[in-house]
Amino acid sequence: MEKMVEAAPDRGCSSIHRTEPTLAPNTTELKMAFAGVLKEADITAALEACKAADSFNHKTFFSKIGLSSKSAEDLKKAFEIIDQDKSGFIEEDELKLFLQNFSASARALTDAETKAFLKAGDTDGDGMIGVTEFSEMIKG
Ligand SMILES: [Ca+2]
Repeated sequence: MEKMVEAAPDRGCSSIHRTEPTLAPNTTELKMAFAGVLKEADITAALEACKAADSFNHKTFFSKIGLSSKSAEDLKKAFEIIDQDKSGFIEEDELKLFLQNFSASARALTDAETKAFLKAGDTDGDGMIGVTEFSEMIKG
């Protein structure tokens, strides 16, 4: 990790990225999981661009955050992070909190955004997004 910033002294982890004081420990881990894949500056810019309610667009987001140009292997890694309960699918509740995988302080998606996001990825119509659907949605 080349871009380490000093973390709060009581965290007991020397490789924490730039962090908000309110970050929960598990969210920090998730962020670190993305750290090898995504650039901190891209994450910040992508989140900033969809800060306002109902401004989220998955294509814009995936492109800004740098996932669109990633390898299949990196997309699989990203999928596994977003699939928080490790069910093998990204369900609606995980989509709703999608942005919080990238920053604990990010907002939840609105119901309209969540449904549009699901619809965009769920090509077989089972109500959740599998790893192939996820990759196709990002690349597509
Ligand atoms: Ca899941």
